[in-house]
Amino acid sequence: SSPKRTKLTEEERSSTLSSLKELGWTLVEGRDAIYKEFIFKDFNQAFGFMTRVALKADKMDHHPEWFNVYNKVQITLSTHDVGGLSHRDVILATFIEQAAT
Ligand code: HBI
Repeated sequence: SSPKRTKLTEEERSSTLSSLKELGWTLVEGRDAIYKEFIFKDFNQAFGFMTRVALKADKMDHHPEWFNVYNKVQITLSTHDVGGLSHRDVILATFIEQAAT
């Protein structure tokens, strides 16, 4: 269960996105989405991270767009149903940060 899919308001964006930017997330050119690349010790660590995120994503019914090669995981978050960033993206990004430690 997660909040309804509604786009972040301007004030929500400025507050939540600035903290995510401090953590290394960037806005994606040409779409309302956020992106970050994670680098792990090896594939085993990377895939363990992806497993934790995958389970949370499925529980939230909110799924990342991601690419993995060896120890690297590139993640893009956006809410397809609203065509932009919603609270779900902020919630999942926050979980992802914790899962990457
Ligand atoms: N994941 N990122 C993201 N955005 C969505 O809109 C979304 C999703 N996962 C599942 C989902 N929507 C479904 O609930 C809807 O497509 C029905």
